[in-house]
Amino acid sequence: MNRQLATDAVRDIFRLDVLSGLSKKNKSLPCKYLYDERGSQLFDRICETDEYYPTRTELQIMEENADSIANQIGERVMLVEYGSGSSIKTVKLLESLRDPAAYVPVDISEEHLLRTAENLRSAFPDIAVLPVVADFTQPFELPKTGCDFSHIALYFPGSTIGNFTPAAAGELLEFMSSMLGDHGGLLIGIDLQKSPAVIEAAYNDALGVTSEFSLNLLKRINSELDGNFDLDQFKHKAVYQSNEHRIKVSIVSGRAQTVMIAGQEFDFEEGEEILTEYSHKYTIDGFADFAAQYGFSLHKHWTDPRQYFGLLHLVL
Ligand code: AVI
Repeated sequence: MNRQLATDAVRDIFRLDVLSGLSKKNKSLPCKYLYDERGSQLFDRICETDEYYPTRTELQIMEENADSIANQIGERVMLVEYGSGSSIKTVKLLESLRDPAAYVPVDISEEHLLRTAENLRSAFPDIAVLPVVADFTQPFELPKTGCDFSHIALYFPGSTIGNFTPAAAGELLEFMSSMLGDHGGLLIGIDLQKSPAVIEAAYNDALGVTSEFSLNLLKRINSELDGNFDLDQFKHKAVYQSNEHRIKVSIVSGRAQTVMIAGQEFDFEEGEEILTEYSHKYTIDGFADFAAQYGFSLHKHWTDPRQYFGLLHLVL
């Protein structure tokens, strides 16, 4: 498929997903669409806000346990990263691994991916850097490589698994287990359950970066799908749902209004919500039990002194 056809196909799927999500009784939009170029930049800024603890906590865990993590993963690995967002954690990991053979970043955002790959190639000339442009929520092929690696390690940092419903997370774990060979493993970051006030603050930062990140999805719909959302009439909302152990992020309509998207009308009542994201919080044992249903067993885990975040190494 040429580049233009591929871009058109991606745009068509985006349009269908948006139209179907907004036609539902309880309106929703898939969270993967939050990450266009601007959304990815805003997410990087969220990670730097005072309130958003997951990124810096995970990095701290990696820095403090680099040797132990590298020992668990083993030598001559092909490291496959799902959703290769921030390269800082990856650099830290690649620096500590023993003689890694290849690094395969997998991401839907092509520009972001190729830029990261290029930077890593210059920083690690001895590692084969083989980017794959793919939606990792769907099965994808690993690149054919001449390089000699001994096993695969899947790396899924950032607690992105938390953005999946348990059913979708289960499907992903099943797919991951089918991709791993006998000696492979999964290194995964999860955000741990803690005081709801700490979690809610992380998704309602005082500078309003998270709000801008959410509303950017409406901006994206306006520009890519010929929409006419009035951004001043919608608000970001993030609340912790204790029973489900998750943050629910939505965009709330400030008044009754009608919005046109790709030639279709959508009515909103005052206070009506569009669900854009869940972010599930786990316990180490709870996640280990969950992953066990897909054949994984917890080999080792690392956490921080406040027990805010967990990094788990799971094997088959
Ligand atoms: C990417 N993901 C793990 C983030 C989270 O914490 O669930 C997305 C995010 N949304 C708002 N703030 C951060």
